[in-house]
Amino acid sequence: MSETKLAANEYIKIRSNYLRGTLAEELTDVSTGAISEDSQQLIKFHGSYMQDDRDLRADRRKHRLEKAYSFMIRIRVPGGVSTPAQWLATDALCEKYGNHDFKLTTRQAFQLHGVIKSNLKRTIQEINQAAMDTIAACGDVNRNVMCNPNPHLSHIHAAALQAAQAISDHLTPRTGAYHEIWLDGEKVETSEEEVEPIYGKTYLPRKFKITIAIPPSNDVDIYANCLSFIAIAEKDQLVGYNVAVGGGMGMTHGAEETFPRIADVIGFCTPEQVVEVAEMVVKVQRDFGCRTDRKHARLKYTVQDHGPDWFLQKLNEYLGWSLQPVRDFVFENNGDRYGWVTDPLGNSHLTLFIEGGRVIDRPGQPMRTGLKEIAQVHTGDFRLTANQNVIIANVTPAQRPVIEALVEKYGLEDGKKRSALRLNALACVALPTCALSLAEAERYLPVLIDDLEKEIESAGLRHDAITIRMTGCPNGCARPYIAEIGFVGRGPERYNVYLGGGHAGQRLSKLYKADVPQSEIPALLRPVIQRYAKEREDGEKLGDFVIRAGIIAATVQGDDFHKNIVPCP
Ligand code: SRM
Ligand code: SF4
Repeated sequence: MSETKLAANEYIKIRSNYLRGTLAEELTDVSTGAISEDSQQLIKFHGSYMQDDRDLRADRRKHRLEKAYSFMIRIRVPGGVSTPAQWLATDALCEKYGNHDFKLTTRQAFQLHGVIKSNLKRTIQEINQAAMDTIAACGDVNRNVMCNPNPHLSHIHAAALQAAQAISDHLTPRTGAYHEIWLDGEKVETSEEEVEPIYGKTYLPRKFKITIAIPPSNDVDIYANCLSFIAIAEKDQLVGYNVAVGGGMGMTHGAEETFPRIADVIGFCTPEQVVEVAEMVVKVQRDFGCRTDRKHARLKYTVQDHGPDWFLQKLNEYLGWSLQPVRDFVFENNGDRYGWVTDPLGNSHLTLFIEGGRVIDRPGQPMRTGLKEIAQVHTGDFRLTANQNVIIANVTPAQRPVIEALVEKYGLEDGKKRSALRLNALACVALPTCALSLAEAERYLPVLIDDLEKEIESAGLRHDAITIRMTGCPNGCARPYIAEIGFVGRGPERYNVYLGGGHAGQRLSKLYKADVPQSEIPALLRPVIQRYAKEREDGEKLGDFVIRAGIIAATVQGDDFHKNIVPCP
């Protein structure tokens, strides 16, 4: 009987000796700015991707030069909580070794871009010196664990954050490779094989993502994650978490067997059981996830193939006890609340709008410097949100005027001057660093919003929150398929336009029109916006309206995403 052929990455993992491969040797090779293909896969587990500057590709090809290779480094920030010292360290590293800016990602992490190979090791060392790390920020393992970042939600938030950090610690790979390669850790010479107690030698079939949300806010977008915990409070006490599995966004244009999927809420566990549930969900996916086709290897396909009931049964088997029935909860939105808020203890928290999550100094807009100066005086913390923004959190009454003065001096954005459309927008990185992008996103969405604001304002909707998200390709890094308006790159200056996602991220959208030239997007959406302004019911959200008005069909689940498309008028 012939053996089933596994996906190529499975053999890379097997050969790698727990993620070592030949990375250490290749870092010292000065003849190229690149690393080998196997190492490009392995280095992801260490938190980095090899990239090249796509703006420079054609010119370098013309001059027969190697591509302008550099590395993106993703720094894990469990729950999005960073100290001022860590903010300052990230700021200093982007200046010293990177592109002089850094990115707040859609998973509450920091990203540096443009680090050349010869600086990679010292950058990762300095990240670790600042008490942060990059291990498992990428790769076929559990990634940065997200959590609602609002400290004014007090003890429930504190407990949820602790749970996020405990899950993150528990699921961090145990291999000594990270320390050996990046931190000059001692190689332990032993005849016993290293053990990776949760993952095993081949880790997971694919990336794995966990969040914790505190209703009514779904700001971490639980429906787009492999595993989520939804905090349930009774009489202002945290009693436990609903467990949701099987969400995910990525798909490939033209490949109907790939699709975004909304997570299923399958049960409830107590706070004490959270880490064990996370471990067992990971183990079910480790044992039953697809290892032959990486395009079918996410947990969402395991749940779709076998059904949520099977998954629950399997999980209960692994746990040796059963999840309780799901408890009631309601999500109202998945956006951020901007500006200052003061908690019962008198501390204040300021949410600032960071367009595209890019912390950068631009002519006349020294935002990076302003945030750096805040970090130099701030005694609370910085909370990265899953909407690519930052909360200057736990500001004491004495410090508030100091921070307010810096906000004013550097023109930092507390949301007051911006339209609700822009404040609810997300864009992935895309060009020039992302190797997979087919179109612009972070650099283009602000320009498109300038145009859409005209439509929105003429319809009288400036203050209406509408979620709008753009990605440069169908992988879905800004979670576009659960936005009320989604744009997904098809090719240069062309996008698929999706409508009808839930305002709280609870429902998938549908394709409204494919392959739209970017110049035609405002005219395409004008009638939809105008009808919404005139015909909506009290409090009705755009995503709900387009379905009720028959402009788009509602999506049910899984591969239905590609079916029942109502052609747009
Ligand atoms: Fe992502 C791959 C950026 C959140 C789905 N993502 C990539 C890579 C690494 C491209 C690559 O593989 O070469 C991008 C690097 C671009 C760059 O230059 O920095 C990239 N993803 C990002 C970030 C930085 C977008 C952002 O602008 O914030 C986000 C980093 C999150 C983090 O801190 O860990 C980011 N990516 C997401 C999300 C959103 C989420 O997790 O909530 C998704 C959709 C959810 C999901 O996973 O289903 C997402 N990224 C993908 C996929 C599709 C996976 C799939 O199941 O098909 C890829 C491609 C892949 O894995 O093959 C991808
Ligand atoms: Fe790159 Fe596509 Fe992710 Fe955007 S959605 S960052 S283009 S992989």
